[in-house]
Amino acid sequence: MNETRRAVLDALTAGPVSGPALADSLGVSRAAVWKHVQALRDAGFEVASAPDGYVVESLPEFGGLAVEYGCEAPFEVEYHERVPSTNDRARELADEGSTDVVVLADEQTGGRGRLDREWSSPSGGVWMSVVCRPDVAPARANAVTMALSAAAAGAVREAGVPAEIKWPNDLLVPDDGYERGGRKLAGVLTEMEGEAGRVSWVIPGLGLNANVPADALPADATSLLEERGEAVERRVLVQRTLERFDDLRGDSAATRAAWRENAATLGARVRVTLADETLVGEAVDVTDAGALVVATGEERRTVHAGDCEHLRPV
Ligand code: BT5
Repeated sequence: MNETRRAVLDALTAGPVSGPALADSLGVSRAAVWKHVQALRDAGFEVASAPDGYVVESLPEFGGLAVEYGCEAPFEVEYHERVPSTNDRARELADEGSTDVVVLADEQTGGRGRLDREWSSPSGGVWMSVVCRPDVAPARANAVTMALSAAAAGAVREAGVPAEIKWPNDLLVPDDGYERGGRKLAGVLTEMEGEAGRVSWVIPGLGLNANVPADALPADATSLLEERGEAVERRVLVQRTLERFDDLRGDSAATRAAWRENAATLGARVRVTLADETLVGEAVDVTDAGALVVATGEERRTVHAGDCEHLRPV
């Protein structure tokens, strides 16, 4: 958010403050103040014009300015009510040279999962992609994905829902009666581009079923609305996710620790489907690069990509 906009918003939140007084204190014209007030109203902030000046009466539940305001992490947020895929938009921004930009949407019309699977993205979700430029080799880029899933797990738990990470980076809500160990609340799709052994950009894209009714989702999915019985404030959820993500990224030990702390997969009996084989065994560890270590009885295998199911203990 530009500095003047932030200063106007700070003053209006602490308000009431009159337009001329604000213009004077910020050293801008009254017309400029008025334009900022209009822009805030357009973004869903309720700004009352009381006799003693402007005052913000409520913040929007969701949106770009709403997320940036009160977020302790240094991300710019580009918000769309509807977009084909936030990852696609983030790739455009990455190609233009952007960094630390979040593309956020209420609804996606062409949401993608891994391996080009479809990702249902009705209105009410948190569909977001983060353009990052970590100075690492491509083999290390997956730590960014782990950081985002661990961050989202933490923020979701703060919102009162006991989500756990299922390798590689799904969030599940445990459900004993349910075969695969739980219902899917979120997933992460990461895309990257590298040159000469370095990452030029990496984009983890988080799809989190926030205020979405279960009947708008696939049968084995759940949402925060469903689990809590009431809507969550998505603005706050995204802020807490981005702050946790910002703390973790770049620190592979902290990332791995946060991932492990929230992971249901470690210690579980799993079936991992790889491109050309299937492994069954106990998931015993995860590496800094996000690879899963599976003890099959005969050997320990380190697997980098695949689909994982949690099996009932034998
Ligand atoms: C994932 O893929 O879990 C990664 C999903 C990433 C989505 C985000 S949204 C923001 C950004 N922009 C995008 O276009 N994508 C990212 P995967 O592990 O392949 O899981 C896909 C499978 O999950 C599908 O085949 C369905 O079975 C199931 N599924 C689809 N939509 C779902 C939903 N909303 N909630 C839970 N499960 C879903």
